[in-house]
Amino acid sequence: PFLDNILNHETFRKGEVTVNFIRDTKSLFAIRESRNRATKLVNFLGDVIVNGNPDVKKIDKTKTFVTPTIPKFEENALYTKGTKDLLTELGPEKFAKWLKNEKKIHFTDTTMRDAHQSLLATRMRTYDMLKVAEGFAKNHPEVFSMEVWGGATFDVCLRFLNENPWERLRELRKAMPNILLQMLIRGSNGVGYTAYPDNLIGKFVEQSWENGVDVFRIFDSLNWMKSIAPCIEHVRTRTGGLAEGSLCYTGDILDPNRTKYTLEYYIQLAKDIENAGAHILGIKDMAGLLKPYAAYELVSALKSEINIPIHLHTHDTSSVQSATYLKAIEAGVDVVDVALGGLSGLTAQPNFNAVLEMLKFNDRENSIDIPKLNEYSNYWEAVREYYYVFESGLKAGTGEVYQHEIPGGQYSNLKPQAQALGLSDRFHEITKMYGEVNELFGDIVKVTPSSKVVGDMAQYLVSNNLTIEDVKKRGETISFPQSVVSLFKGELGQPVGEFPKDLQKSILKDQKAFTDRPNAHLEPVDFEAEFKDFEKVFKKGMGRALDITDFLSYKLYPKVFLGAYNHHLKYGNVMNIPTKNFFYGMDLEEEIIVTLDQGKTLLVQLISVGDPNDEGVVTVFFKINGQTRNVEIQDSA
Ligand code: 3PY
Ligand code: ZN
Repeated sequence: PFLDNILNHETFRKGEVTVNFIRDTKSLFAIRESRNRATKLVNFLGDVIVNGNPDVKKIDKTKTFVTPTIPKFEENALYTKGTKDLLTELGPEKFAKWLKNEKKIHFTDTTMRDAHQSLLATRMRTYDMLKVAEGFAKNHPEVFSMEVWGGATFDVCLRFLNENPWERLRELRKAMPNILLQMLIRGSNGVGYTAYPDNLIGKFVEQSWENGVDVFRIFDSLNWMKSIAPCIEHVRTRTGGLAEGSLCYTGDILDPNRTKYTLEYYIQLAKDIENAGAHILGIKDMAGLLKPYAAYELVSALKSEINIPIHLHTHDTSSVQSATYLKAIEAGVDVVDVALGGLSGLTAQPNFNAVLEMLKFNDRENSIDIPKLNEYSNYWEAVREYYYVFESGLKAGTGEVYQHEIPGGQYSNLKPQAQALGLSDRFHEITKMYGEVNELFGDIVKVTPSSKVVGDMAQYLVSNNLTIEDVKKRGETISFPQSVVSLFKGELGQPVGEFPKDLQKSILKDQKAFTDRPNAHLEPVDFEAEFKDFEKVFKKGMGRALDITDFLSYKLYPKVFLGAYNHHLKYGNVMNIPTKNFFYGMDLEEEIIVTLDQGKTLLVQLISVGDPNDEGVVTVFFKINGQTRNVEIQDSA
């Protein structure tokens, strides 16, 4: 093709070729580059066909899929103005006032972040989101915000999906320019599991905004203001977006025996968050512990004590959380988080479609087109089947969540983790131990990353047949998981109250704990110098120049970034491969369309898969845009 390009080029045909013609005529190389990308693509597909996707552990050979139906929308219609346009027009302060004055209830759709994080181990691919993003934004401009980024999605995008999370964000921004995009950020822990230097978090917030985020839901895994406040400040000073400072809800404010996390505690924390400059208050009920009547009390009290709008988030692990929304809405909450039917309920958010029905003809009704919304629910219901290998296996809600207090996202992950440790039959022992560990730790707030520490400890104790009594009696002789040591050292910040002193001593042994901000122990990032070094190491093969967002991915997750980078060198950008083929390969004769980076499409057909030769190499034949192409794949079985 390269030679064809030269021979067919107008300049060549006119006989006007100069020495520099080839060097200066970039288009000559375009085909070679796209051929190169096509080769990488079929190498990826060939590898999945022969060896399977390494992320997929067990395939059900009888599984069949239905093609998801994409709801219709006016492709040529302009986007109707939505909350994003309003934010641009008003700026964050006035926008928050507008929201507070709204009578109707508003909705955040979590389908593209928390819902799949909590139901499908965060594996939802950009491909499936982009199929409906534009249509959704055109059909449903009344939605308050789309939660699409942050939390565990950043890590999983790179680590397991081999996608660039920033590219996902930019593409979703393009497809949904009229609705606010929202992310979850873990205060000083960013989108990671440990504290990062302040200037790194600042840069991350700035770039998140630059690339598309409008609403920053900021929390700290121990409800520590010293981690929440600086992040609110980053949003206020480095972006034009909304800082949603959030309190994490735990315990039960209605239970007179639980005296640590009381209504007064939450009111004070909410005031601190408001005083730190938050535009919106988030109530982050990560485990779904906020019961309906407690929600009424809490929201009513907060409505009279603070002046910013209130945004409620919950997980439906118990299955009664729609009632919580009902009472919170009666008490005047401004926005609630819901997920589209097909990806709602259980450890995810309550059902958007059903909650809308619940509020029909109520004076706070928000008239969103329900039949259309049901089409999107059906879309996700069908798409979900592609991810069946990542389902947690939970089948019903559980009232036990009020005892163990495990966050939704963690609960659905715990089962596969227990399985991996050979503890499947002891799952309920682990969940019970989780509650006991929480008490041992002094009843802490449990949400990423503190929840992970409690989970690690529970699994450690169960798998080593240790009890809470053992820890109390002879903790000095036990060597605890690293994450537990780190928590008690202060590396995730300070808990409400204090760490139990005796326990802390037996966990830390000779190590010293600190009580100031963990960030104070971290060197700031020298962006200029380090970016130069970064560019030198990762300069080739991406098909584009590396930028600051790549550098941020690298700084947050160095090893994971390296893995994704090497994957990219070998296979190119895999984001646009249809999900069924990405996870399960292709059937013989199957024909698929894959869009390459610059909008060029390839028609790929699988022709045949050979037997392994003596070296275990398998030849796989494809047709690409009608031309036969074969790849040699090492069979790793
Ligand atoms: C996260 O931090 O990813 C969460 O969703 C916590 O609830
Ligand atoms: Zn959540």
